[in-house]
Amino acid sequence: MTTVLITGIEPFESDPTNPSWDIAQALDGTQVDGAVIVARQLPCVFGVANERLVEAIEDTSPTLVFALGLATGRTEISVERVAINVIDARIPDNAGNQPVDTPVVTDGPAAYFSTLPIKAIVQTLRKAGVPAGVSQSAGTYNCNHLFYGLMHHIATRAPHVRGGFIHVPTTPELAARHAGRPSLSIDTQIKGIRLAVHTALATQADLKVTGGAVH
Ligand code: PCA
Repeated sequence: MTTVLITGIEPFESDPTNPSWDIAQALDGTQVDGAVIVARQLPCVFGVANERLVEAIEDTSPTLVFALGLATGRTEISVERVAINVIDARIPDNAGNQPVDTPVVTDGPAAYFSTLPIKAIVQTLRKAGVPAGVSQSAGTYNCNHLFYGLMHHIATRAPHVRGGFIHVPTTPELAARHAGRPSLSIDTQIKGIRLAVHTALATQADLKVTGGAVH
């Protein structure tokens, strides 16, 4: 049976939960179009997260990998286009490390593109009433590092696997702890990620529709 690996990240900064893991957990063991979803939680720790991710891929032999993370402040499900080979941490990770301007992989390429059909995913989600968009930057913190590590592993050791990264907004419950934060209900987020899996399973070549940004 086809396996889809979905990873979420443990809570970080001052939040008690991380919706990326809540979504992954909710989908764990469920099926989409005959494929089974397997969820794994990753630590918000530089290096260790990428080691765990590679272990999870080797353990579960997935066809597709969706790595999820929280992007507080985002208003919609953000399908990331590109991972860059740099870490510039604004805050320490959960082990107290705060690398600044270090590569994710020494001597690795500057960047990798997602191999998920990012435009088709955004279009499907919007048609289903789930706010979504292409994002041109996954930041320079733990999630970009995880995304780069995923794509580097795929490029060098698992070329038959397709994968990418989706940043999710915060939930109303987490947003209520801080003033003025946009949020999206966890049920809408779960629906969006299920639809993203469905779209990736059904779409080999991405749509040529704009998802660009002027700045
Ligand atoms: N989001 C952070 C790290 C963990 C997470 O869920 C990020 O976007 O880098």
